[in-house]
Amino acid sequence: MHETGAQPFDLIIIGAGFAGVGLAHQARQAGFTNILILERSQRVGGTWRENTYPGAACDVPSHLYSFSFAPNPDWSRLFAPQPEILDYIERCATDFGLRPHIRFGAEVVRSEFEEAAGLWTVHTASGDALRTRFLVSGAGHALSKPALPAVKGLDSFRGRTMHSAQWDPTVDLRGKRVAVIGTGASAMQLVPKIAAQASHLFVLQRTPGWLIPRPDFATPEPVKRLFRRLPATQKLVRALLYTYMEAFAVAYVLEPRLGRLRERGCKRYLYRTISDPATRAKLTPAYRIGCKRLLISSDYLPTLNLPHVTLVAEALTELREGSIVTASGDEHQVDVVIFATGFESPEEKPPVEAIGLQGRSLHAHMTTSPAAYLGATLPGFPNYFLILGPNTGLGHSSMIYMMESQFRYIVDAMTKSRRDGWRFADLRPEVMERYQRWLGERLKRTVWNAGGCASWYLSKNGGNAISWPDFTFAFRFKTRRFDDENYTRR
Ligand code: N01
Repeated sequence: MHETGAQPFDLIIIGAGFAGVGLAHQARQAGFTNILILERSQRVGGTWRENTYPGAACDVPSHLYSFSFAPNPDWSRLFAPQPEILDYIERCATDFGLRPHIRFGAEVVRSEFEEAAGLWTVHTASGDALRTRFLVSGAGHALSKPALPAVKGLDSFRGRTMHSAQWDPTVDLRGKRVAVIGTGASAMQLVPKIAAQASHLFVLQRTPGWLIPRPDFATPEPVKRLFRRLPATQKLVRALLYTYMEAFAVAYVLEPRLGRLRERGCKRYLYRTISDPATRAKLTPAYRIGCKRLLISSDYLPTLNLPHVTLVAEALTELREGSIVTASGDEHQVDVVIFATGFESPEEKPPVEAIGLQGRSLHAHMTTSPAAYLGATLPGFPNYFLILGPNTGLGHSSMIYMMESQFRYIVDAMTKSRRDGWRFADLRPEVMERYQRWLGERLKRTVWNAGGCASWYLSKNGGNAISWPDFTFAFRFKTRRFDDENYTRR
């Protein structure tokens, strides 16, 4: 076991999800072998280990939602289900030879930078103190702490309650009266599965979302064989999917009104699927497409047509002993309440505390004004990187692409440190300020800020520390190399 005083690590990564596994592999490929991943739980997988609710799947096609350097010719479907994605990350960790580099059950509680040594000391809950040259948080920043709505009587309900991200597979929903609260991306996947079991299902919708069908299909065996024999064909499919999805960014980051054509397509689908005009009206959004995350499902709307499913277009306001109460005061008797109500904002769930130069607190920074240069670095926190930190979120493409851009940036920093002999690099404050000004200007015209909706992308003060306001290839370009001239190096 490495303790303070032992040979420091080149790199410690917090979290063994897509971010930790991918970065560790890339760093090893670049010749850094003294690497450790600290994982709080007993398994790799991150988000895909945590979210196990029925129907959980990725709503980005799997050929794109996977590492470019580890293509999987065997995806069973265009949109692979959660167990298959989890299995993919597990396999990557094994195939990349990372298992000996992962310490499970190691929860990081705090880290601090020692300026004299140019090293981070990472403390775990069990009392270990590990030193490292580079420290990376791959622990998930935006979608990791489940949020419950602030309603009356959360404790008075006598039946079972569950959050979509804390699913208990032993709960038997057969024959039960169930309420699902929320109609975001998680609910889209969950509702059809629950409807197949419940005796009655209430779906509580506060705000409708734009919805397109999910063009999912099983991968034919000959296609899998083709991908295996000619890997270039799978690369081509990935490139085509990337280009197709990137085209949607035009309406998101340049001109929200360009989304009107797509909105018309959504309305046509709604018209074809829901015959009752009053229900259609409830399901029609009054904001620009993309402002809230676009919903992708082919079985959600048909589920709402089932006789035992009731769409209640009102917010939940209260839980009573055996019932839920909605905004108009209506009460519905239920046995189980499922919260598909999303996650705490990053301000409420900042990364694990890190103390940088002059005692600066990462917590304090992230809870007051979450921001990071290229979603990764901050002045006063030398050699510290976040993966998928502030303003890296997308509404149209794969987050794995964004991660891979950051992998390159971080590994290049490590390579330059080794080549040029500096021990640590601290982001210049003026670079951070310039970047934040640029972000602020760009965000103004994006659909997330100007699309006319309230969403979890916007913080209480109206700022947006979630969205990347440009094309993903622009992010790739900005992170193509570690711009050491923007850092003070010692
Ligand atoms: O959560 P959400 P999610 N009464 O915050 C509603 C990712 N993801 O877990 O819209 C009634 O989107 C709330 O209403 P409103 C993806 O990035 C990815 O579904 O705020 N309803 C909303 O409908 C996504 O964006 C995949 O008015 C209440 C819902 O709860 C993110 O995770 C799959 C309420 C919360 O929706 C979060 O998605 C799933 C109340 N009192 C998720 N309070 C992929 O496939 C809140 N709501 C990659």
